[in-house]
Amino acid sequence: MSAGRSFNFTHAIVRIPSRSVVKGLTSVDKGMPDADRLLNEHLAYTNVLRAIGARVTVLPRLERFPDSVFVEDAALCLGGSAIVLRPGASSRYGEAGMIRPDLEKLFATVIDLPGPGFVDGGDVLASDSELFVGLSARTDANGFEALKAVAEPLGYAVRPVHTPAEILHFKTDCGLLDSKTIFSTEALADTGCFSGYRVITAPVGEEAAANLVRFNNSVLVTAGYPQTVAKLESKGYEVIVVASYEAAKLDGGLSCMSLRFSL
Ligand code: CIR
Repeated sequence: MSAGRSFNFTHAIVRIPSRSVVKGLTSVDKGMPDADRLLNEHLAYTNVLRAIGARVTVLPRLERFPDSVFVEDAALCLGGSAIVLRPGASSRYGEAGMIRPDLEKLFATVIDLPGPGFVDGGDVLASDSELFVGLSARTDANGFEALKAVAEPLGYAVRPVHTPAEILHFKTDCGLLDSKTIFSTEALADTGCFSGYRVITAPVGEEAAANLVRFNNSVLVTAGYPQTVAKLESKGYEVIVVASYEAAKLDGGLSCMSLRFSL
């Protein structure tokens, strides 16, 4: 187990949002996203990743898959291995097969998650040593068992955790800050799921900032959450604020829009 492997990365994969993104899945009506604005926000997000050291592979838009910009849900990248997942929403299942050839170009090892279960990448939080896998409406017990069987040989313990019913994915409410520290909503942290880790909680009223991204020395935080920025900076983290208003209308956070890994 190498210290920092959960946030020291060399590469990222993003996918250009389709025009059909306006038909993406939503749990709550937050208004229809504007496809042009989403594209611009996505471009800015991609440029931030480049600026902090990522070699970014930009995949083409997939009109058949409205949610395909949320590339994190289709695969899990752990060091030199990529796991092709089985997204749990029927309209998204085919995204996994679409990304497989792109993963093959980059990774020495590409593993297909065995069926019959389902796992969305948004339900998987990786620390250096462990995967937290949130059981949710998208990730089921069979998917958990399959992921455990695949990830343990790669050197990860695999911990089942509960995704609160009111959120889409486990990582909707949390993100990794460093090898031993997790940023989380109070509600999720209160479940005790992060035992053994230090937890910094999102300020009350700024729960939507919980889905942050640590990439090398930077922590990407969604725009609009000033108390979160102040709290993280006061603890020594280098924060970069990234606008993601349109993706948020589709329940998408910052982590959903990239796969991050080291080769
Ligand atoms: C969905 O419901 O699948 C998309 N509209 C949002 C996916 C967000 N992905 C993520 O949190 N990893």
